[in-house]
Amino acid sequence: MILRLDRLLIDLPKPKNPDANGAAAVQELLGGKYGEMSTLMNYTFQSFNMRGRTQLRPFYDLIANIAAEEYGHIELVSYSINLMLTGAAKRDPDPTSTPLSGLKDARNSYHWVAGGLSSLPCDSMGNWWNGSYVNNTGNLMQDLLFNFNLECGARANKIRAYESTTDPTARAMIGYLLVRGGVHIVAYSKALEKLTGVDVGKLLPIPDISNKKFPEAKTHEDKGVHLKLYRFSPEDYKQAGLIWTGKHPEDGQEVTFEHLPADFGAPAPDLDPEPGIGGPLDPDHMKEVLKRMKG
Ligand code: MN3
Repeated sequence: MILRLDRLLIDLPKPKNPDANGAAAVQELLGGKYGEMSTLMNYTFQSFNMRGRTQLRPFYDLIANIAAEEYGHIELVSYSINLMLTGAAKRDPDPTSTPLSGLKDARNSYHWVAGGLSSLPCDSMGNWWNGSYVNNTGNLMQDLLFNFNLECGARANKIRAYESTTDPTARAMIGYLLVRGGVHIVAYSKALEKLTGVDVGKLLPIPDISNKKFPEAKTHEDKGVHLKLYRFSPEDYKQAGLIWTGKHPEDGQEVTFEHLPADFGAPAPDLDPEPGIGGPLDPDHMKEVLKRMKG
Protein backbone atom coordinates (compact mmCIF):
# COMPACT_ATOMS: atom_id res chain seq x y z
CA MET A 1 0.00 0.00 0.00
CA ILE A 2 0.98 3.62 -0.46
CA LEU A 3 1.40 6.21 2.31
CA ARG A 4 0.61 9.60 0.79
CA LEU A 5 2.24 12.95 1.67
CA ASP A 6 0.60 16.25 0.70
CA ARG A 7 3.80 17.63 -0.83
CA LEU A 8 5.40 17.94 -4.27
CA LEU A 9 8.88 16.56 -5.00
CA ILE A 10 10.15 20.05 -5.92
CA ASP A 11 8.96 23.63 -5.63
CA LEU A 12 7.53 24.57 -9.05
CA PRO A 13 7.98 28.19 -10.18
CA LYS A 14 4.81 30.05 -11.22
CA PRO A 15 4.80 30.46 -15.03
CA LYS A 16 5.14 33.99 -16.40
CA ASN A 17 2.37 33.57 -18.99
CA PRO A 18 -0.37 31.00 -19.47
CA ASP A 19 0.57 28.55 -22.23
CA ALA A 20 -2.29 26.24 -23.18
CA ASN A 21 -0.43 24.70 -26.12
CA GLY A 22 2.68 24.19 -24.02
CA ALA A 23 0.49 22.41 -21.47
CA ALA A 24 -0.87 20.21 -24.28
CA ALA A 25 2.71 19.25 -25.27
CA VAL A 26 3.57 18.45 -21.64
CA GLN A 27 0.58 16.03 -21.55
CA GLU A 28 2.84 13.60 -23.47
CA LEU A 29 5.02 13.32 -20.34
CA LEU A 30 1.95 12.42 -18.27
CA GLY A 31 -0.38 10.23 -20.32
CA GLY A 32 1.72 9.35 -23.37
CA LYS A 33 2.91 5.82 -24.13
CA TYR A 34 6.29 6.76 -22.56
CA GLY A 35 4.81 9.07 -19.92
CA GLU A 36 4.82 8.94 -16.13
CA MET A 37 1.44 7.14 -15.98
CA SER A 38 3.05 4.33 -17.98
CA THR A 39 6.11 4.05 -15.73
CA LEU A 40 3.86 4.12 -12.63
CA MET A 41 1.51 1.44 -13.94
CA ASN A 42 4.23 -0.79 -15.43
CA TYR A 43 6.19 -1.04 -12.18
CA THR A 44 3.01 -1.22 -10.10
CA PHE A 45 1.62 -4.23 -12.00
CA GLN A 46 5.03 -5.89 -12.31
CA SER A 47 5.44 -5.69 -8.52
CA PHE A 48 1.87 -6.85 -7.73
CA ASN A 49 2.24 -9.79 -10.09
CA MET A 50 5.78 -11.02 -9.46
CA ARG A 51 5.75 -14.75 -8.66
CA GLY A 52 8.55 -16.57 -6.87
CA ARG A 53 9.66 -13.36 -5.25
CA THR A 54 11.56 -14.99 -2.40
CA GLN A 55 14.24 -15.83 -4.95
CA LEU A 56 13.83 -12.56 -6.83
CA ARG A 57 13.56 -10.33 -3.72
CA PRO A 58 16.13 -7.61 -4.64
CA PHE A 59 14.50 -7.19 -8.08
CA TYR A 60 10.99 -7.13 -6.55
CA ASP A 61 12.11 -4.54 -4.00
CA LEU A 62 13.68 -2.37 -6.71
CA ILE A 63 10.62 -2.36 -8.97
CA ALA A 64 8.15 -1.86 -6.09
CA ASN A 65 10.20 1.00 -4.67
CA ILE A 66 10.55 2.81 -8.01
CA ALA A 67 6.77 2.39 -8.58
CA ALA A 68 6.17 4.44 -5.42
CA GLU A 69 8.42 7.26 -6.65
CA GLU A 70 6.51 7.36 -9.96
CA TYR A 71 3.35 8.39 -8.11
CA GLY A 72 5.15 11.61 -7.18
CA HIS A 73 6.15 12.04 -10.84
CA ILE A 74 2.58 11.94 -12.20
CA GLU A 75 1.74 14.43 -9.47
CA LEU A 76 4.56 16.79 -10.49
CA VAL A 77 3.67 16.71 -14.21
CA SER A 78 -0.02 17.27 -13.41
CA TYR A 79 0.71 20.36 -11.30
CA SER A 80 2.96 21.71 -14.08
CA ILE A 81 0.10 21.39 -16.58
CA ASN A 82 -2.29 23.08 -14.12
CA LEU A 83 0.14 25.97 -13.58
CA MET A 84 0.67 26.42 -17.34
CA LEU A 85 -3.11 26.55 -17.87
CA THR A 86 -3.69 28.99 -15.01
CA GLY A 87 -4.86 32.32 -16.41
CA ALA A 88 -5.56 30.89 -19.88
CA ALA A 89 -9.25 31.81 -19.39
CA LYS A 90 -10.40 35.34 -18.52
CA ARG A 91 -11.34 35.37 -14.79
CA ASP A 92 -14.83 36.70 -15.40
CA PRO A 93 -17.99 35.05 -14.04
CA ASP A 94 -20.13 36.79 -16.71
CA PRO A 95 -20.67 34.17 -19.47
CA THR A 96 -21.59 36.85 -22.04
CA SER A 97 -18.08 38.30 -21.79
CA THR A 98 -16.76 35.19 -23.66
CA PRO A 99 -14.25 34.38 -20.92
CA LEU A 100 -13.04 31.30 -22.84
CA SER A 101 -12.56 32.97 -26.23
CA GLY A 102 -8.77 32.77 -25.93
CA LEU A 103 -8.98 28.99 -25.65
CA LYS A 104 -10.99 27.87 -28.63
CA ASP A 105 -7.90 27.44 -30.82
CA ALA A 106 -5.87 25.72 -28.10
CA ARG A 107 -4.68 22.27 -29.18
CA ASN A 108 -6.34 20.32 -26.40
CA SER A 109 -9.94 21.49 -26.04
CA TYR A 110 -10.62 18.88 -23.33
CA HIS A 111 -8.49 21.06 -21.04
CA TRP A 112 -11.21 23.73 -20.98
CA VAL A 113 -14.38 22.43 -22.67
CA ALA A 114 -14.55 19.23 -20.61
CA GLY A 115 -12.16 19.95 -17.75
CA GLY A 116 -11.27 22.59 -15.18
CA LEU A 117 -8.18 24.02 -16.94
CA SER A 118 -6.31 21.09 -15.56
CA SER A 119 -4.34 17.95 -16.36
CA LEU A 120 -5.91 14.87 -17.94
CA PRO A 121 -4.82 11.23 -18.33
CA CYS A 122 -4.04 11.70 -22.02
CA ASP A 123 -1.08 12.35 -24.32
CA SER A 124 -0.11 15.49 -26.28
CA MET A 125 -2.69 14.72 -29.00
CA GLY A 126 -5.52 14.07 -26.53
CA ASN A 127 -5.41 10.25 -26.86
CA TRP A 128 -6.38 8.71 -23.52
CA TRP A 129 -3.72 6.74 -21.64
CA ASN A 130 -4.49 3.05 -21.90
CA GLY A 131 -3.58 -0.20 -20.22
CA SER A 132 -1.93 -1.67 -23.31
CA TYR A 133 1.09 0.49 -22.40
CA VAL A 134 1.71 -1.93 -19.52
CA ASN A 135 4.12 -4.79 -20.23
CA ASN A 136 4.21 -7.47 -17.60
CA THR A 137 5.29 -10.72 -19.18
CA GLY A 138 6.00 -12.87 -16.12
CA ASN A 139 9.64 -13.05 -17.22
CA LEU A 140 11.92 -10.86 -15.11
CA MET A 141 14.58 -10.30 -17.77
CA GLN A 142 12.03 -9.32 -20.40
CA ASP A 143 10.31 -6.92 -17.98
CA LEU A 144 13.61 -5.30 -16.94
CA LEU A 145 14.61 -4.82 -20.59
CA PHE A 146 11.22 -3.25 -21.25
CA ASN A 147 11.60 -0.94 -18.22
CA PHE A 148 15.06 0.13 -19.38
CA ASN A 149 13.64 0.98 -22.83
CA LEU A 150 10.59 2.70 -21.31
CA GLU A 151 12.80 5.00 -19.22
CA CYS A 152 15.00 5.80 -22.26
CA GLY A 153 11.90 6.62 -24.34
CA ALA A 154 10.57 8.76 -21.50
CA ARG A 155 13.91 10.59 -21.40
CA ALA A 156 13.82 11.26 -25.18
CA ASN A 157 10.32 12.72 -24.95
CA LYS A 158 11.24 14.89 -21.96
CA ILE A 159 14.19 16.33 -23.89
CA ARG A 160 11.94 17.16 -26.87
CA ALA A 161 9.31 18.77 -24.65
CA TYR A 162 12.09 20.83 -23.00
CA GLU A 163 13.33 21.93 -26.43
CA SER A 164 9.83 23.15 -27.34
CA THR A 165 9.32 25.64 -24.51
CA THR A 166 11.08 28.25 -22.36
CA ASP A 167 8.29 28.09 -19.76
CA PRO A 168 10.08 28.04 -16.37
CA THR A 169 7.54 25.64 -14.79
CA ALA A 170 7.88 23.10 -17.60
CA ARG A 171 11.67 23.39 -17.61
CA ALA A 172 11.98 23.03 -13.81
CA MET A 173 9.75 19.94 -13.84
CA ILE A 174 11.54 18.39 -16.82
CA GLY A 175 14.99 19.14 -15.39
CA TYR A 176 14.16 17.34 -12.16
CA LEU A 177 12.52 14.39 -13.91
CA LEU A 178 15.47 14.01 -16.30
CA VAL A 179 17.61 13.47 -13.21
CA ARG A 180 15.21 11.07 -11.47
CA GLY A 181 14.38 9.20 -14.71
CA GLY A 182 18.15 8.97 -15.19
CA VAL A 183 18.40 7.23 -11.81
CA HIS A 184 15.75 4.75 -12.94
CA ILE A 185 17.56 4.08 -16.25
CA VAL A 186 20.75 3.33 -14.31
CA ALA A 187 18.82 1.24 -11.76
CA TYR A 188 17.37 -1.01 -14.48
CA SER A 189 20.76 -1.21 -16.20
CA LYS A 190 22.36 -2.29 -12.90
CA ALA A 191 19.56 -4.85 -12.41
CA LEU A 192 20.26 -6.31 -15.87
CA GLU A 193 24.00 -6.32 -15.10
CA LYS A 194 23.48 -8.19 -11.82
CA LEU A 195 21.24 -10.70 -13.59
CA THR A 196 23.43 -11.32 -16.66
CA GLY A 197 26.90 -9.78 -16.30
CA VAL A 198 26.31 -7.61 -19.41
CA ASP A 199 27.65 -4.04 -19.03
CA VAL A 200 24.42 -2.23 -19.91
CA GLY A 201 25.75 1.09 -18.53
CA LYS A 202 28.02 1.33 -21.60
CA LEU A 203 24.92 2.19 -23.67
CA LEU A 204 24.28 5.39 -21.69
CA PRO A 205 23.25 8.11 -22.08
CA ILE A 206 20.29 7.44 -24.41
CA PRO A 207 19.66 9.82 -26.24
CA ASP A 208 23.35 10.78 -26.34
CA ILE A 209 23.08 14.13 -24.55
CA SER A 210 24.14 14.61 -20.93
CA ASN A 211 21.70 15.84 -18.25
CA LYS A 212 24.42 18.36 -17.39
CA LYS A 213 23.52 20.28 -20.60
CA PHE A 214 20.16 21.23 -19.03
CA PRO A 215 20.66 23.92 -16.33
CA GLU A 216 17.46 22.83 -14.52
CA ALA A 217 18.84 19.25 -14.33
CA LYS A 218 22.45 20.23 -13.63
CA THR A 219 21.49 22.08 -10.45
CA HIS A 220 20.16 18.77 -9.02
CA GLU A 221 23.13 16.74 -10.32
CA ASP A 222 25.53 19.20 -8.70
CA LYS A 223 23.88 18.21 -5.40
CA GLY A 224 24.26 14.49 -6.20
CA VAL A 225 20.53 13.80 -6.77
CA HIS A 226 21.45 11.53 -9.73
CA LEU A 227 23.39 9.25 -7.35
CA LYS A 228 20.55 8.59 -4.91
CA LEU A 229 17.93 5.90 -5.12
CA TYR A 230 15.25 7.05 -2.66
CA ARG A 231 13.65 4.52 -0.34
CA PHE A 232 9.92 5.20 -0.47
CA SER A 233 9.12 3.12 2.59
CA PRO A 234 10.10 3.40 6.27
CA GLU A 235 10.96 -0.31 6.65
CA ASP A 236 10.40 -2.23 3.42
CA TYR A 237 12.09 -2.73 0.03
CA LYS A 238 15.56 -2.78 1.65
CA GLN A 239 17.04 -5.27 -0.82
CA ALA A 240 16.82 -2.76 -3.68
CA GLY A 241 20.09 -1.61 -2.11
CA LEU A 242 21.73 -4.86 -3.30
CA ILE A 243 21.20 -3.70 -6.89
CA TRP A 244 21.78 0.05 -6.42
CA THR A 245 25.50 -0.25 -5.57
CA GLY A 246 28.82 0.70 -7.16
CA LYS A 247 29.51 3.63 -9.43
CA HIS A 248 27.35 5.80 -11.65
CA PRO A 249 28.21 4.74 -15.23
CA GLU A 250 28.37 8.32 -16.55
CA ASP A 251 30.52 10.13 -13.99
CA GLY A 252 32.01 7.31 -11.90
CA GLN A 253 30.70 8.62 -8.54
CA GLU A 254 29.51 6.21 -5.82
CA VAL A 255 25.70 5.70 -5.67
CA THR A 256 23.68 5.62 -2.41
CA PHE A 257 20.31 4.23 -1.27
CA GLU A 258 18.63 6.55 1.22
CA HIS A 259 15.40 7.77 2.78
CA LEU A 260 13.90 11.12 1.79
CA PRO A 261 14.69 13.77 4.41
CA ALA A 262 11.59 14.75 6.46
CA ASP A 263 11.43 18.25 4.93
CA PHE A 264 11.83 16.98 1.34
CA GLY A 265 10.03 18.81 -1.47
CA ALA A 266 7.55 21.65 -1.20
CA PRO A 267 3.87 22.23 -0.43
CA ALA A 268 1.59 21.58 -3.42
CA PRO A 269 0.48 24.89 -5.01
CA ASP A 270 -3.07 25.98 -4.15
CA LEU A 271 -4.36 27.51 -7.38
CA ASP A 272 -7.13 30.10 -7.58
CA PRO A 273 -10.57 28.95 -8.79
CA GLU A 274 -11.46 29.74 -12.41
CA PRO A 275 -14.81 31.57 -12.60
CA GLY A 276 -14.89 31.34 -16.42
CA ILE A 277 -14.86 27.52 -16.04
CA GLY A 278 -17.65 27.66 -13.44
CA GLY A 279 -15.00 27.45 -10.74
CA PRO A 280 -15.73 28.82 -7.31
CA LEU A 281 -18.73 27.87 -5.22
CA ASP A 282 -20.28 30.86 -3.46
CA PRO A 283 -17.66 31.80 -0.79
CA ASP A 284 -20.31 32.74 1.82
CA HIS A 285 -22.05 29.40 1.32
CA MET A 286 -18.70 27.58 1.73
CA LYS A 287 -17.96 29.50 4.95
CA GLU A 288 -21.36 28.40 6.28
CA VAL A 289 -20.75 24.76 5.26
CA LEU A 290 -17.35 24.63 6.99
CA LYS A 291 -18.78 26.25 10.13
CA ARG A 292 -21.48 23.55 10.28
CA MET A 293 -18.94 20.76 9.70
CA LYS A 294 -16.52 21.96 12.33
CA GLY A 295 -19.35 22.44 14.85
MN1 MN3 B 1 9.37 8.90 -13.66
